[in-house]
Amino acid sequence: MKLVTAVVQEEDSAGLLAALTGAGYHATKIASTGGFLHRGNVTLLIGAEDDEIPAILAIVHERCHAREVGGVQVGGAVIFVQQIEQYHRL
Ligand code: 2BA
Repeated sequence: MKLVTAVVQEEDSAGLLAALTGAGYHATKIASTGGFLHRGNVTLLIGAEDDEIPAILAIVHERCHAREVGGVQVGGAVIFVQQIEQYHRL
């Protein structure tokens, strides 16, 4: 099991969430703020099986786009993938 943490731009978040949930993945959306630009962004937590990670990354790649904000290139997405020891849904 892995946890994908994806920081994406707000403009991409609705389409990304719809694509992820439509493909059967579970995701949690957290409102977040970038430390450099102090601009609102969205952090998605996606818990998934190891063999699902490539498909999830492909969806994020397809749905998230780089944009220039105030002369700075932001995104498409910043992604962390972590190993999860245990997953419980009680
Ligand atoms: P921000 O921290 O607001 O950063 C927005 C964009 O500003 C970054 O885009 C990057 O191009 C630039 N930037 C950030 N820190 C910089 C610095 N110290 N010096 C020069 N330029 C800098 P992205 O790299 O696409 O990052 C988008 C958002 O993803 C970030 O928003 C932040 O919320 C998150 N993020 C990026 N890298 C991260 C990391 N290593 N750890 C945690 N969050 C990260």
